[in-house]
Amino acid sequence: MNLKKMHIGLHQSLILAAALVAGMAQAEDTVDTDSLYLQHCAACHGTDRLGGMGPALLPDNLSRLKKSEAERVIREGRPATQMAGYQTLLNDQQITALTEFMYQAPTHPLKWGKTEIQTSRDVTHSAGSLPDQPVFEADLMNLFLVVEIGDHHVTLLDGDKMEPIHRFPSRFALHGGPKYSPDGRYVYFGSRDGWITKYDIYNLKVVAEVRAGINMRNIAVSADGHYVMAANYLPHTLVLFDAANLELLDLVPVENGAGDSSRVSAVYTAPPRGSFIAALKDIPETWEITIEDNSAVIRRMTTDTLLDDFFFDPGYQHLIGAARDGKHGVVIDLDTGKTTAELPLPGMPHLGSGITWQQEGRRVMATPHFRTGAISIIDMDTWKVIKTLDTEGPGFFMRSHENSRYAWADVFFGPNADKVHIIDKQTLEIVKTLQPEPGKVAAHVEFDRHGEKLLLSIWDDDGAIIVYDADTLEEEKRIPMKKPSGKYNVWNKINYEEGTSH
Ligand code: DHE
Repeated sequence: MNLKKMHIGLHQSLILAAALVAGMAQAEDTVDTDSLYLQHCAACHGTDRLGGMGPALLPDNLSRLKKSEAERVIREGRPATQMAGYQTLLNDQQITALTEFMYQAPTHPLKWGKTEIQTSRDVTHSAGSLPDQPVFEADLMNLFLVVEIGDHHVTLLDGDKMEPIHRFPSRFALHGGPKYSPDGRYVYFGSRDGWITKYDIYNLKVVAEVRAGINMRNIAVSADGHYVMAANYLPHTLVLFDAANLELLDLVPVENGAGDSSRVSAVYTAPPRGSFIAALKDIPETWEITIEDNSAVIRRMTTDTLLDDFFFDPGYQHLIGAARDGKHGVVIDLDTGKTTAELPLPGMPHLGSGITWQQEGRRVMATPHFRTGAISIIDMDTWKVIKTLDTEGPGFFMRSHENSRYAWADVFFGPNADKVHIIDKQTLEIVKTLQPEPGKVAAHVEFDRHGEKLLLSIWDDDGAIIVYDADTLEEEKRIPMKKPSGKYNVWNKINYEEGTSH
């Protein structure tokens, strides 16, 4: 197959000719992918490939999907979605060519500015229009949301009874933790395709949606609950919304003084500072953002190296960032903007999932590593690594709770991905390793509000969440779910519990 022939600019006139050309292409060596795309894919994925009812089909948005899996989806469809299988309409050569086409950058420019953001906004229930009483009975502070990435759904779970209350469809590929309003009534979800969904937990309804970008990393909600900020890879922007109805307030192009632009790795809320902190992927700056008159005011902190992944001390005085070289971390004093310490953290620490606790009168933090089977434990006063625990492989997430003596760490990568380590927070030793479902990835823990029970995901389409007693470490029950990824407890999140992510 000659790939050079595959790509010609998108042009509306091709739509008329598409059916005819598609038929002819079957008999030829080359495949006219533009025509095939317009005929079969554009209605749901957009003529510009930016997405519509279906997800965006652009290289960055697809970077986490293997081409072989994309081909399978085109061939067989996705169960329980609008995506039908095309194996009776397209031959193997056409399916392969279409897949290659989607993984190549389009020749037309991609734009997602104020107009596109405003046009995408849909407010189904404006703020204050729905009843203030929940339509179900449960401890509202002990609810969990479980994101099921297997079929793009979210389950609301009663954290006392450990029973599902409601299950609803989400946007395609949610990523990052959903963020609660300070009272826990609303939750904001962010999808990799740029969609922000505001959901009213009391009424079990989506109330507003807006698309902030084409390829988004995550969102943050300000500590006062007034603002939502989105961090984008594509375009290179930070976007500020009014949290009430997701109205666009400000669009900030992310660039340095020389005009070099940058992807935004993530944006975080810094509650005691009343600000947002943004991690920039391509320029050595970290931004602190405050809001004045509904506009973003940027304070730039220049760093010696590119930083990727952030962790904050509980007072948000210090930021710990992972250097992009994957070999060390830096500590930045957020008041002065100066680097105050460097940490030897080889093997790409995943600081974003780090946790802290008190150990022998001092505060320590622990972080897993993406590339080595190790957990680093760091004294947060001296910024020295005080212990490196050997694990059965690189890990992704760590979790604990102030009331629990244990921290949980998964082994997300490699042959032991079905194992989970349990660490004694005082002796700093691994005291138990579980293998809850041999052959299936076990990952991501979240505790209930009391720190008495916890949920662990069996990260599989035919998966489950497992409820454990946090003290005896005994399994209590399994609730079947479709590739459950993150779980998020209302109380832990809105109180910035030390053992969980924020
Ligand atoms: Fe995530 C959170 C970055 C891949 C599942 N992930 C985050 C956050 C960042 C991040 C910066 C914190 C944002 C927040 O919560 O607001 N993730 C990255 C990456 O850079 C990386 C390695 C590569 C990428 O392409 O994005 C990556 N992440 C993944 C996955 O492959 C995971 C396992 C599956 C998926 O859904 O894509 C994944 N990331 C998650 C989850 C959280 C997350 C479940 C929230 C964790 C939490 O408990 O808060």
